[in-house]
Amino acid sequence: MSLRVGIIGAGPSGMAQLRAFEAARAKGADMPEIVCFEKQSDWGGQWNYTWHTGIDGSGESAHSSMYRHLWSNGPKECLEFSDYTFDEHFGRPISSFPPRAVLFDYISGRVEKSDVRKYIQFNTAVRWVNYDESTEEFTLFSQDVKTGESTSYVFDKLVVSTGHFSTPNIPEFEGINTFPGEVLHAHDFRGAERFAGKHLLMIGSSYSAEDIGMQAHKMGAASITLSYRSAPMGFDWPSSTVERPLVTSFEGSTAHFSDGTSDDFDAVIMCTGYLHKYPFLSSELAVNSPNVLYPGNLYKGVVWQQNTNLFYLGAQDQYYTFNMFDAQAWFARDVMTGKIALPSEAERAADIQSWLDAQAAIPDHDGEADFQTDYVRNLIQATDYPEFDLDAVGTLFKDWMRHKSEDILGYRDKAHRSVITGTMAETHHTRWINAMDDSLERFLNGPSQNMNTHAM
Ligand code: FAD
Ligand code: NA7
Repeated sequence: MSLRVGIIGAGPSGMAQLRAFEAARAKGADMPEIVCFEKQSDWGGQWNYTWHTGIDGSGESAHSSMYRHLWSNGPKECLEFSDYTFDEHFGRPISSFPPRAVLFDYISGRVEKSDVRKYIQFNTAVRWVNYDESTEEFTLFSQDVKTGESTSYVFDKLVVSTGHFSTPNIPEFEGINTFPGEVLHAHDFRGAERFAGKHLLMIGSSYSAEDIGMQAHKMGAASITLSYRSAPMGFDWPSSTVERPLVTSFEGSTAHFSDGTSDDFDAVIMCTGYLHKYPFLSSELAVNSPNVLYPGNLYKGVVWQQNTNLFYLGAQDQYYTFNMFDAQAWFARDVMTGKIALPSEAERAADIQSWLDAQAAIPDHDGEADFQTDYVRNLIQATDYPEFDLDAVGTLFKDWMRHKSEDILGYRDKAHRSVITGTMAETHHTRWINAMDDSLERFLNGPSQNMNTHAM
């Protein structure tokens, strides 16, 4: 009997796992029996945009947290697949910070070419998984979200690739129940147009607060206040944007901050991050971690320590994305097929601990990028995933962070060089601050919009 592999989720991580098996098949390996379960009607995970918030059209929780006008927040050269380059997909240089639809097109193009769609059961949510220690088999219960029909499957290996930026972390604040304006979490944010002329309060000080805040600025918000718990982001913000310490309470439309100041707001957006949530797994199989670069209990960040038939992809906080998921998927594949022999439980525990120790010693953001560069390198060296210059990618991350410090509204106008093809990105036809059409067609074909310099 051939190996039976279940994959939960057909976002970039699940797509990477399918591609990993297909790449081995193309070199003559046996293809396992694979079923990939995807609760949405298409692949792409977060990149599969939907206007739905809360509950989607099938009565499931809406998965994607992405919004209109989301442009890549890191250089595309940092996430390029080494076995499917941007040049191969687009046939010409494109700029370094494409909008969502362009990256969706890129990741779709690779798996369409690999003919792996046939392994995916769309509109199928995984409801529960049991593991039988004696037979070493998983029994998975799924449900067709359109018809309600439920089915069970048995697998030898299980890959969890359901992402961890979908279940919002929602803190409470005194008085917020009577705040008269809109209160939402970043997960439910779909566009900033309606905030034109409004005074916005964003709680949180990471990627979502920064980007949604600057989206709101781009769309004409009157003011943006970013409220931090630990530390301000400290960018050179436009003059209508300020950072304040944490909100302590609300009184009507007034927010009070821990430095004794207060202000009135029209809307509050909680950019307070996400929870790891695996409602189909019992607690002894589920990652339980804050959003960090190395969640514990996963050997090489992939293999569940107490059950080595269980694999997680993309469970980390992410500098690297698509190519890291590849590195993980190639590694998981080789462990599943026995090409990589796992060390003893004690040796795995020591390896996990060494990564946790290194994580605890990370001094700054540059150090975070270095940490994940080392992590991806460690995985790639173990498999036949095509190698690429990871140190050069690490340098790109640092350049990108420096550009953000220099010009938070202008860093997406920079062009970077591919470390894989050597191709220099095009300077985009429209500055990000002026780009009001985020479609694939507009991105690829122009014509140029207003090229005025933005005002800070
Ligand atoms: P996801 O993309 O979340 O995909 C998980 C899939 O699992 C989904 O398709 C979901 O429907 C499915 N699923 C979940 N539960 C079940 C179930 N029970 N049964 C069946 N299917 C299920 N990365 C970048 O590289 N650049 C960016 O600019 C960038 N911007 C981002 C902006 C936002 C707002 C967010 C939230 C993330 C961003 N990311 C970005 C990171 C992003 O998470 C990764 O790029 C990538 O989407 C992660 O892939 P994944 O497959 O691990 O998870
Ligand atoms: P992150 O990067 O996990 O950041 C979460 C932020 O929320 C972070 O600044 C936290 O503050 C803050 N937070 C969490 N809980 C609270 C409470 N209770 N009060 C105040 N602030 C809080 O999530 P993002 O959404 O920004 O980014 C996730 C992904 O989406 C990322 O990959 C992006 O590309 C898009 P802290 O600094 O811990 O004090």
